Amino acid sequence: MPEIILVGEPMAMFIADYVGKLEDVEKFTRSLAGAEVNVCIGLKRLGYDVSYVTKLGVDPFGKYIKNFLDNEGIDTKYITFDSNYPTAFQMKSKVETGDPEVVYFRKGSAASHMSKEDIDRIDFESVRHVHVTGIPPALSLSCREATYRLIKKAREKGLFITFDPNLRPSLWPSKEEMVRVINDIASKCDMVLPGISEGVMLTGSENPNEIADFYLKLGVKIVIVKIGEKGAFVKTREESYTVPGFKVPMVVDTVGAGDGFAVGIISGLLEKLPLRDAVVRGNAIGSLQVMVPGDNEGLPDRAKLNQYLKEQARG
Ligand code: KDG
Repeated sequence: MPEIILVGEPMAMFIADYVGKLEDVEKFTRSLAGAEVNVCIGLKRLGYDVSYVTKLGVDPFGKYIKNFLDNEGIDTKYITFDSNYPTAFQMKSKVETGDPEVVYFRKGSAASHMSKEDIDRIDFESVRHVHVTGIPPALSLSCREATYRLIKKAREKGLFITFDPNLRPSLWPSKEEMVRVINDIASKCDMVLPGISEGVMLTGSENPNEIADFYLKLGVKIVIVKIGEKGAFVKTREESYTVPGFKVPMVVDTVGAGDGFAVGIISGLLEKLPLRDAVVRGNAIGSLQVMVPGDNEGLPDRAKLNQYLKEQARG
């Protein structure tokens, strides 16, 4: 019985095997992408029962994703297949420094046809936590409705809701609409986890303290602004502090770090860790994730996480 529910769009991902422009690269390695699916994978590896809700096409990518989730032990009973639309995929370049180029092939995908009916089928009986991201509401109006329905159901059940804005400007009709909808969704959640550049776009301020205040004023209980290698700035109504990040010997790819951070926070909340310790765990998982090229293969199991935290504490 699932303890955590995530709704999102998974994609087959083709990562360039060598550095270069995507149009010049001839060899790619296939893996799996999708912010919400990454969070599912991370939480499952830490021992949580997670259910992932999506729609897949009846095609090799859909089958690959379903098999991947089954192998990870993620609950797929709410996944439906739709033969009218394809499963999305994306390409990602390999870079020596900075962020890779990411190109989506997801318009009109099966997942973009999810609707509030997909949420109405969920049994929330055993659910303890709902994590929402800003990607589904960008995919289509019906996915946006599904996101709002998920939040409504979670609130009715008194569940704690974490929200990662995960801004994807290329998926939105306009920046104004993105900012309006994302901030409206944030106002209905308990904890908001923006990256610093997202905070700038969403609030107009470059200052983590002001970004946090913006969301606290909207009624959010806890705001954590991710400030890259510097760590994370935390603010509640009672206190504010910065939790420094971990030193990473080599950053291979920053994509997926935010999802790793969310895994640390959500698992920490469920284990009733002091907030500061949950943030340390978030930073740790985020830093493990940036050391690998895929979006989720750095997400650790319990033993690896504990070992990493021990090593880092020794210095
Ligand atoms: O957070 C990681 C995601 O960016 C990636 O896995 C793909 O969901 C994805 C997206 O929309 O970028």
